Amino acid sequence: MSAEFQAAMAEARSVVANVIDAQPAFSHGPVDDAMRYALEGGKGFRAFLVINGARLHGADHQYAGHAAAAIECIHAYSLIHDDLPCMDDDDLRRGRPTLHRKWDEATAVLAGDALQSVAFELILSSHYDDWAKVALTENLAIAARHMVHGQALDIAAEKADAPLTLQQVEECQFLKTGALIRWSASAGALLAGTDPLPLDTYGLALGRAYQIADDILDVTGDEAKTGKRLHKDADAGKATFVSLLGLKGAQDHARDLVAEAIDALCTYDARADSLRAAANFVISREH
Ligand code: GRG
Repeated sequence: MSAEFQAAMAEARSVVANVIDAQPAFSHGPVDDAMRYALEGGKGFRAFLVINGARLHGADHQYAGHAAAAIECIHAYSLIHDDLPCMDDDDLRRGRPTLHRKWDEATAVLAGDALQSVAFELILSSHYDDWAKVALTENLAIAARHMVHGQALDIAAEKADAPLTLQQVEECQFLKTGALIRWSASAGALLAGTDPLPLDTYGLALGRAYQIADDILDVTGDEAKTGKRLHKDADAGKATFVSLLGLKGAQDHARDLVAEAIDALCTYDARADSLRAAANFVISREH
């Protein structure tokens, strides 16, 4: 990861932290500490996409802050709920105890629910134009619903008699992981009131690559670096890109998708280099 890309990711995390610190929703309630805990320790990749997509269209990082914080809230909610005993039953997330281990299950459910509400509050209470608020809100509601559908398909697959086909894995994983990444990539164009198609195409391919990279990391990763339990897919006998295409096949497929994502940026000049670097990061990341 280049120093420049690392700095851009750190900037995204800092923008989100500042928005959250200034947000009244995090200073009045009994699950505030749990919500803040869930927002800490991630890479901030989705916020990075929002901020750099916005920057490409002339909006600065402060302007994009509310949308960047909103997507990190939805992402954090999904991780809290995914770790619960009724789902993946995990003890470790981002190298720390999962939220229900640190607090309890009720707090984890409620903190996730509240983070989802805060995401929409952040967009609707922002300084964005009304039409941008509507587009961002509607698209985020759809993306969050798609994520839930993907999670439901994933859980159903574990109980099914036959493993999923490649096409079913693609659909499930695109919904579970890709939908939020797609929203993040196109949000900057919506904020700026420009055509979101190139960034949407970029986000679509990037979201697919991100989940394949996650499947690969589950097999080849190091728990000390990922900060979460690995080899879960194989232990659960789950069909993934790796189980269906083999490790090399999955790596090649992810690389093709990253090339597709970068191609979608061809109408942009060097100002899109941070997004090109993000695409390469997706397949080289170790956590
Ligand atoms: C429970 C509603 C609900 C949804 C769960 C997101 C999700 C759906 C499940 C989490 C498990 C998983 C493998 C999701 C794939 C998405 C993914 C790669 C999450 C991790 O995202 P990163 O790498 O994590 O951006 P950090 O910690 O950096 O934020």
